[in-house]
Amino acid sequence: MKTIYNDKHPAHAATHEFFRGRLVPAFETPARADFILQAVQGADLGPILAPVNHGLQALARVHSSRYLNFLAGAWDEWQALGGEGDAFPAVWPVRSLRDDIEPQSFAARMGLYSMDSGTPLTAGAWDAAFWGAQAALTGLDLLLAGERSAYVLTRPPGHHAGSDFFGGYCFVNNAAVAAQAALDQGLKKIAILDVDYHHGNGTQAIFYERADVFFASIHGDPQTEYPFFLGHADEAGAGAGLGFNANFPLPAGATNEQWFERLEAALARLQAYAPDLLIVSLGVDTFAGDPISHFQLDQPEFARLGERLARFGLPTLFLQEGGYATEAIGLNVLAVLQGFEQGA
Ligand code: SP5
Ligand code: ZN
Repeated sequence: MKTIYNDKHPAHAATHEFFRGRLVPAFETPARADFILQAVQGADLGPILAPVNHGLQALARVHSSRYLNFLAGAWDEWQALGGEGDAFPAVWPVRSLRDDIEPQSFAARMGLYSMDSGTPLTAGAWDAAFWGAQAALTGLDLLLAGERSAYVLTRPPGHHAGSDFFGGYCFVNNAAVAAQAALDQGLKKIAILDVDYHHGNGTQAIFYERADVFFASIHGDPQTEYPFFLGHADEAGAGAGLGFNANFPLPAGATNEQWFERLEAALARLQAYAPDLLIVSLGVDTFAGDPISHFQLDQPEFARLGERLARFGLPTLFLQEGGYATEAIGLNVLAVLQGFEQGA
């Protein structure tokens, strides 16, 4: 399996994030990708390629232009204001406030275009996120050229980013960009399976009213787990998209057997959809040792996941999402990819 490695990822290096009133060391760090790269290289999984620039246009198919413009210029605006350290939002247009106007104030636009205060906007966030999407598009090219699978090694992750907001460590929704690009290149039906511990609210929202992308997600119950306000079991899609969204929340502490039972349920829905392509939002924060999550998967379960996805039998694009047990992340991701290679 070929890996597309976003070598611009270290440009995004947050030092801290807010947690319970304090700034704590950031969980989403460059070291995560370094450990994965080391594991992929060490195991000789396959060639490691650089992303090819497909331009901004592919991002604008799923993100609003004004959001992308904001992201591209945000760091310079923050610096011009004398911002010290990474930029954080501090005010949001919640219920009864207007979100149909874009105020001049930078602080106001930080809030308009974000969903939480846990996602530092850094000097290199835009560069890293832009090239992450390019890496996803490069991976898609491999599948369209006939490869069975490809792995996109990138950060920051993407699945929490919506059409016009960042959050959950995510800025550009790589899975959505890739799914839309696949449709634009002639495929008809795309399945996105999101196995990150957290619900992929951004991906769900982008395709919620559409029938050409089926979004299925297995995740910590949003009653107690981030992102809280989306990812519940009754979210089935709307309008033309009704019936093309499926959420499988599990309580924190759920067992491996419960997780794989939900995986079967998710795959059954995707199979009935008869998609042309599978995109996997591959978060490994379901790992037992993850510092911010509460499932119990271990390395053998990650290999089992890979094998199961191979048996699903579709061209498969793996996109890196979360996973914060930094020292273990490389072998956990590798287990999925090698499990896939060894699967049917
Ligand atoms: C892509 C992805 O996995 N995003 C996850 C975003 C989670 N944001 C909430 C993080 C809360 C951190 N809690 C720290 C607990 C320390 N014990
Ligand atoms: Zn996650």
